[in-house]
Amino acid sequence: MLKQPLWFYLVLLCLPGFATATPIDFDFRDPVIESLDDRAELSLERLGITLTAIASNGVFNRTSAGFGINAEGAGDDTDNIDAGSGLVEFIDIVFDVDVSLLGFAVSGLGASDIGAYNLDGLITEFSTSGFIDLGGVYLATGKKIAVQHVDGNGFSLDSFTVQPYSAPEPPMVLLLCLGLPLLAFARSAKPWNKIRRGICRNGAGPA
Ligand SMILES: [Ca+2]
Ligand SMILES: [Ca+2]
Repeated sequence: MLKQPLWFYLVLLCLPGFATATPIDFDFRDPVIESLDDRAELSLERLGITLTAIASNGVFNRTSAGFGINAEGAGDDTDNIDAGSGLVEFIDIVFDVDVSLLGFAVSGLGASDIGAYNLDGLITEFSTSGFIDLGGVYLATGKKIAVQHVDGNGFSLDSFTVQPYSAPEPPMVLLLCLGLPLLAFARSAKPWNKIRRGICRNGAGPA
């Protein structure tokens, strides 16, 4: 039995953020990645969404210490995104559906290390380990976000987190959010029900 009238729950459902999707986490540090690396392209499927990561040069390498690009060259840090080989490394990431980008986690950044992400040509730098918050920005199917080295000794890309993107239909949402609560309220309004019951008892009704 509901403790509140129906219109209360309908209004609650229409509040912004109430009906949000569950975040989906792609964990590059998961030991299972060990059997998938050593290749230049890596695809992971989680809850119906497929992430594809493409290495700029070399192949992916997951170790207990990090996830990055193993590039050819003596100076490369093989489980980091760096430039030890002489080439600046970056990872392109695309999805097979429209998504909202929630963010990604990086680790191993020292005092002079700088990384960045490139979204639609706009490059944003970061210099500390942790979760880089992307705020749910929209990324269309097949469009890429790149995570790249900028300066210093490099870093590990630990995970990437998204939500499936669903654009609401404004007129339908507005109709539901305004019309259904009003309808539920009208049906449960006691004065109206009393009048209606009185009409029925007296035998009167619509012609
Ligand atoms: Ca490995
Ligand atoms: Ca590297």
